[in-house]
Amino acid sequence: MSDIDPSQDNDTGLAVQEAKPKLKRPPLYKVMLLNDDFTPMDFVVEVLTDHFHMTEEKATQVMLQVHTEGVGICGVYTRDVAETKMLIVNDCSREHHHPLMCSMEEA
Ligand code: TYC
Repeated sequence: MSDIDPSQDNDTGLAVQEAKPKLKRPPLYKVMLLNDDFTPMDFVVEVLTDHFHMTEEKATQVMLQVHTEGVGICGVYTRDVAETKMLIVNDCSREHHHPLMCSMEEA
């Protein structure tokens, strides 16, 4: 059996401060939809069900919130996931010739 305590300097009796683990949670980002006057409501609901895995009911709720308040949250993700979702949604909107805008900001 050993009597050596790694938190003590065993020659001098000085206490040794253990380094704190430098782990931090990655920052999270909100992915948001912005309102506009032209994108059909059905298309927005489809974006929310297809890309953000919402039920039809939840997607309709979020779409109406964006429609009435100007902006709504689709989800919260790490930066790479948020960025990818935003780019895919914006590409999809352009492909369908809708002005729908998806953006992201730190949560
Ligand atoms: N305001 C649009 C309309 O009246 C619907 C809409 C909802 C558009 C949400 C964008 O992010 C949006 N057809």
